[in-house]
Amino acid sequence: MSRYTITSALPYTNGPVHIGHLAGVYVPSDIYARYLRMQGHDVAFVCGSDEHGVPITLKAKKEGITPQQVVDKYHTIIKNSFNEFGITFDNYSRTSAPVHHETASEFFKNLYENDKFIEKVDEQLYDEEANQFLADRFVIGTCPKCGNEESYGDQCEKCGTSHNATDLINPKSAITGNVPSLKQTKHWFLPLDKYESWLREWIVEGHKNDWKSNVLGQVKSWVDDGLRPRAVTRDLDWGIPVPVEGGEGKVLYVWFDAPIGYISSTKEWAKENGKDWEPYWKDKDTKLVHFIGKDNIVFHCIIFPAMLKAHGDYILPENVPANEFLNLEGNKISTSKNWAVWLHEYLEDFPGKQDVLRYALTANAPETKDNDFTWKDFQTRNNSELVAIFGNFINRVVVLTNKYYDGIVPTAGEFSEVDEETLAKVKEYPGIIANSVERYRFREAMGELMNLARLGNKYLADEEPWKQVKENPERVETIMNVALQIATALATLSEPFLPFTSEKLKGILNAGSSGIENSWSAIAEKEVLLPSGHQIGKAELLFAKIEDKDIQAQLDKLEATKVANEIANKEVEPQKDIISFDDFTKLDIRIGTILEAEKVPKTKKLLKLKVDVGIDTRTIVSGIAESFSAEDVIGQKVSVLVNLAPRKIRGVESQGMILMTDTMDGKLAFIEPEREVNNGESVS
Ligand code: B3M
Ligand code: ZN
Repeated sequence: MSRYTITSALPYTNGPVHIGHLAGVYVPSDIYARYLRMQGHDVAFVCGSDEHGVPITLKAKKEGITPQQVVDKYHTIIKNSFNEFGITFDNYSRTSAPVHHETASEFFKNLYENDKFIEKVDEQLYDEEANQFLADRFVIGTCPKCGNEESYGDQCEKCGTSHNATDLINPKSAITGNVPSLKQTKHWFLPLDKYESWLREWIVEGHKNDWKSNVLGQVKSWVDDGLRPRAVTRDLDWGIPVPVEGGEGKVLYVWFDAPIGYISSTKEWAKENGKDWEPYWKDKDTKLVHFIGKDNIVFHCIIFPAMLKAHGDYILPENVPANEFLNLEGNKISTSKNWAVWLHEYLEDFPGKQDVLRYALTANAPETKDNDFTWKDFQTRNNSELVAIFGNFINRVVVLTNKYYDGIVPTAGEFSEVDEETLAKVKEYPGIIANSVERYRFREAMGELMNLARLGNKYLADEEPWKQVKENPERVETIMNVALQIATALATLSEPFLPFTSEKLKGILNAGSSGIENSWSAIAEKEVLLPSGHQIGKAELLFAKIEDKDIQAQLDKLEATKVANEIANKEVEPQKDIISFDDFTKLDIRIGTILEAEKVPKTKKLLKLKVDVGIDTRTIVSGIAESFSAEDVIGQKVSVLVNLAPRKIRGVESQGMILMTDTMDGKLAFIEPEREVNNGESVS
């Protein structure tokens, strides 16, 4: 048995968690932790909310509340989402917790007292109007490495590199938009340059065969570019106060304190469970694995290891299997643009379907390159794989066992060659899946799990017990016994990937009772997993088909988001050329009422209206059919340009124009008086 400390990136509490977070970090780390626990290893799986940093302050400013209120709101939402999706952290803490303030402060003081920092007064970006220094996301500029014009002061999300704010080209304040000035201030720097050769030897050379190439590539490029001292304190008021002389008004840089949050979370967990936390972070035999997204590689492979090395008491990560990004329907997931599938909203629309999302996200996991989540693929994964293969196999096995034997596992007779081959293959799956999981290839591992379900499905389809049950009942007893062994293996091996399904299937098979072999190793070693004579339960569907209408509803939701973003970002049209008062007096605009309305045949946008404009009742063709149905507009008060020359539109003569405007959600709105006005009254 080994000891593992598994960490998942601490989500910023400036918004809820979405499918990109699950796919990139939290499902893979949960699969890994669950798998290791099933092997009998000693696992500390820790995480928590990342509650400091400029993202929180910016959100607080935007919502007009305090940073503490922001973190309290989203910490709860995020923690609940992880619970709902069966992410089995041993502890989910938060960096505003006292244990973390203590741990991070102690860590900083240790490095300070051992002269590991460079204390330096230098010029930092300053916003005169906002009267504050500009660091991290308080400043936007061009990345000196890749030219991305939306780079933050501490990191460029496009190329992942991390830099000092003063390295930005054309920096602009994210608060006022002003060009920052420079102002003297003291900070403490971690001299990363001193760890350059060590990092090259430890990672680029030492882990070139076992770390993922996307991680090695990023680390190598930074080390090759040359590392420079990085400020680990900030002139901010939200964060952990700098605990040394001269630190008044300054806080620890969020990326200095956040990774220490893994240690704090472990300490908190150990204390609550009567354990000693130190072996999980200081014992050389402990395997430390960080699960993150690619934008966090620099912090987990360069800065945090340098901090741990500088401190000297801690172990270093065994691996950092960073994933790439997941996109949504072809576009980058974006919290600020609300272009995301939020976990709490997913569960409102698809209650009880956590495993369907875990499955679809793992099957599409961005393990080696960015990947795309589409609702169509989500539906196909559910209907064609989970329902049609896994669910169909289990349903057949349970229904037939109940039908033929009242749910009692029949005794197997002489195994045929196919039986022997099938059972031998089942025994291989624990090793096959383990091999993929241990190399952090969770997509591949889950694909193998689905192959086991395919094996069962094919075995039953080929053996057709329902056709033999009359003439050859002994043979059918053997077939059903074999099929029940496969079902039991699925119940066990699916647990890391589809925990809710595994639980439900174990319930159906009564596999939790004594005498049932439901450990990972048993499947490879034991001849019998589910003994004859064992009573299983009644059939219940593991998965249900997802209908087109439910997928369309999600696509409509995203379309509405897209339109809302277009509207929100729409430039206000520049004013038209100046006209004379005489020009204006030529326009004759009256108040009218729509009396009748009908769609213009073979058009999407046009309604043919009968409008009482006071002067007369006339026909007007209006392009409002995508915003209003014909019955919606009967009786609607409208503003009408009545002296517009009549013109034929799709064969209908239109005598005037209804004045409209665009709404915030991309629809159209009438211009109507807010008080009672007679038809025919002029608008002037
Ligand atoms: N809060 C996640 C992010 O960059 C960041 C991770 C911290 S892990 C110590 O979105
Ligand atoms: Zn860049």
